[in-house]
Amino acid sequence: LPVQIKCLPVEKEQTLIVVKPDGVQRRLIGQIIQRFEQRGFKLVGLKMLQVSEDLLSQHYCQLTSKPFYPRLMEYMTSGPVVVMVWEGHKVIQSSRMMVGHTNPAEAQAGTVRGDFSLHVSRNVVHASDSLEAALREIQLWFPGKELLNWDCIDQYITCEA
Ligand code: IDP
Repeated sequence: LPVQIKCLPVEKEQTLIVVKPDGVQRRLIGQIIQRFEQRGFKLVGLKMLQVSEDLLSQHYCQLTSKPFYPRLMEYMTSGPVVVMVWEGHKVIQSSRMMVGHTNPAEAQAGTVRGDFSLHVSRNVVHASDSLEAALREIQLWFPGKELLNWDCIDQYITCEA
């Protein structure tokens, strides 16, 4: 395709994806990244870290009253996580579909949770669930100027941007 033929309109968005401690322990980082790359999304931030309770309590501030909250904190701080920002056309909605239902028992085969997990308390991955959440979570996990603004050479073919 000639590069001057752009696919428009493109709704460029960014979303936060976290490979949770069970995903890291089970060596699923590569397979999860592969799914986002092959879909055509662009990676603009990536790091591995041991998450602090402080950051996590801000990330899950809407869940503090839930009965599973203490166990969720324990689970998410039990080992390193890999956190990423992916960019592209409608990436928030698409990544929620790719990740699948919160409860793996209800997640479709073909989704990350549907393919790699069994139980809601060990569901391998996080994906922002709305534009507001994505903006808030990206700011929280990647403060300052940590994200990269770069051009992917196939962007007009994949309609990534
Ligand atoms: P989401 O991760 O699909 O956006 P949320 O409702 O925001 O789902 O829940 C955040 C995380 O809390 C889930 O991914 C899961 O790890 C955990 N969680 C949610 N519901 C339960 C539950 O009923 N038992 C245990 N853990 C849960």
